[in-house]
Amino acid sequence: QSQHSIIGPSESDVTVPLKGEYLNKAKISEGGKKLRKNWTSTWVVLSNNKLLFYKESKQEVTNLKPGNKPDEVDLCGATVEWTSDKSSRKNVFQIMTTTGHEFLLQSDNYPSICKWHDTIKMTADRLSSA
Ligand code: I3P
Repeated sequence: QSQHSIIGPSESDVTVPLKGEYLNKAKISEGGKKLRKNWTSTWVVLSNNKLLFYKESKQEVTNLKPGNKPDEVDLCGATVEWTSDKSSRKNVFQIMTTTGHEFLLQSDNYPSICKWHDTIKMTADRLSSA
């Protein structure tokens, strides 16, 4: 299986970060407190142990500048699950962190959102069992 298969990564690909892509994101809880849902398009990058949310793709290359930091999500202990009851949109999955942050990620492109779901879930599982 190729490393960049859109079907889903194999075990050996687990530490390969996913390159940036625009996904729709809604943060629905922070520190266990429910937030008003607000979908925004975000440039999402998966590193070895974190999910990074940039406002725009060009921010990824200029992120050494102070004040240009992405939002970071520590995936250790996080749960990653498809959900059909937290949104009327299709292709939505949820990430819940140990600190009580909840996000929804969505894309109309099903193969693409599957790739993100599978790789983020494997990364969270790998970090949690380490
Ligand atoms: C929300 C907005 C969201 C919708 C959400 C609404 O209204 O329409 O797009 O989520 O549904 O409450 P508002 O803009 O007035 O805050 P989805 O698109 O994910 O369905 P929800 O309350 O059922 O989460």
